[in-house]
Amino acid sequence: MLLTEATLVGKKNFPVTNGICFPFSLTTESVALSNPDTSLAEMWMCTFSRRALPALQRSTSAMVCRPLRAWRGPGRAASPPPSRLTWMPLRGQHTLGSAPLPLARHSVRNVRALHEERMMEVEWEDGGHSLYPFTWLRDNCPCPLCTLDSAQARKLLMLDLDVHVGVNAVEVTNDNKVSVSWPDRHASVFDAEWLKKRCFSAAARRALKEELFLNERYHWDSELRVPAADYRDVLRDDKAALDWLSALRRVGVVHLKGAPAERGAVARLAERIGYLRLTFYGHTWQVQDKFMANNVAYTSGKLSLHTDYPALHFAPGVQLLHCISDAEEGGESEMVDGFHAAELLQREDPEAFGTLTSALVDFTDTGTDYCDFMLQSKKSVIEVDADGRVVRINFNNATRDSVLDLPVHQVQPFYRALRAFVDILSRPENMVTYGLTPGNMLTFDNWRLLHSRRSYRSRPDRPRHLEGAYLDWDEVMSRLRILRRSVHGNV
Ligand code: OGA
Ligand code: NM2
Ligand code: ZN
Ligand code: ZN
Repeated sequence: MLLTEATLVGKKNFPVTNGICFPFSLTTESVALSNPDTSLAEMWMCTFSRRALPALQRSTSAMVCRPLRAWRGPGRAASPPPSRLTWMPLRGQHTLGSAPLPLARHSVRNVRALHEERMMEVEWEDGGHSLYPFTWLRDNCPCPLCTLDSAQARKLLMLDLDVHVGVNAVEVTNDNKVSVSWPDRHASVFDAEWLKKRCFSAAARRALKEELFLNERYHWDSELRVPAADYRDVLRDDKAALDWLSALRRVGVVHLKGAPAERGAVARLAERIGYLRLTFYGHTWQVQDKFMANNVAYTSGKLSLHTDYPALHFAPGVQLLHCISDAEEGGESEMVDGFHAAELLQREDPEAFGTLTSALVDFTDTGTDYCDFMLQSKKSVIEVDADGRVVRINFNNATRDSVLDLPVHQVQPFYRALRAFVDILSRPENMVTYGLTPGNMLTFDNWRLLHSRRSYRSRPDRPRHLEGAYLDWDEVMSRLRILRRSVHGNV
């Protein structure tokens, strides 16, 4: 039986309707088994920067080695359990635009210096052309004078770069590299694949950006079947870990089952990635009904849909919530794809969307835990990037400050807009309901998902207890890239 189905409260098994299907690694007990050779990760498998990788391979720093050791146990020599794949149906919105990147090697047919334009033109074997400005080529010379090989970092100083540099000659070498001779007799030799990847065309830049950051997301609603994986598989098997993190990025939530129902499981998982994010609530934190609770989460009361910690300007990107002991009654949760809800708001109520993307809301958190704290932040509830794309949701009604830094006539429109957003978030068709049982862990994108909790009553002998921890997306994406390389190789 699928964990996802077992833990969904009040939901049926969703059929594959007109929804898109995509694979990820699931529990080893998953049902529909198909396409065992394809994985979500493979779909986006692509080459890596030749610059960054050798340094990572060589690195012996504690930061890199500690998490590596975490899954190099005795079991590592034996072949890891094959991670089974199931096609997951996802209905509703999806924004996935990326196709698998071609893995073909690229050969250079010809190179020319366009002196007027101060660019080098490469003609590829497949007939395509790419342009590279002279200045950029000089700036990125890979020779040992210009690059510190052991760090794969630039040694060349900006002050030593002639930003109007010309070239003497360009040519294709016998081993299919591109050589550039500069007027000061310096020479640079560029790898064809390295150049191809860095082509300045809009399509190539889009593809490389997606490869590096995986910003395309599947938007979902209540029809989502939460991707699930086995906690132990993720700890010991690179493929399972890669599938976990890929789904965490794309979908925003992955259920891990089979963790020991005791403290420490979230810290072990964080070590698999790198290190966890320390906050004023500690390295990890215990969600329990506490006397004189310093946070509404530490009561047995209902928590409305929220993202964690908007009182921090840099809110934690990823959250791990592990159930050690469940409630006798209540305590179930809902979650909503905030990006999907924001998209609906933009379509249905553009004025409210405009208000929530522009008005800065004050959040506050004062108390003592890891140490004493007195936080203040100002964030828009819906954060958009320079292109207007939603990149983060910041909302916890419990820590939203009474300080509201708006002209008085904007106060009422602000409340109206916030209520319109919360109404969309709260529509049953947008929410997935789940119940955590001991040993199960929810891993989710805290910049994207909102989650809630019903009020609960603990068992008389064993209070409800969740252990949580935060990670940041930089560290998670770093591990994802390394796993992608180790699973798929540096093509
Ligand atoms: C929290 C939280 C969920 C739960 O602690 O921030 O959302 O089920 N907890 O207790
Ligand atoms: N806890 C669970 O924004 C918040 O205060 C979320 C954080 C206490 C670490 C709760
Ligand atoms: Zn050089
Ligand atoms: Zn929370």
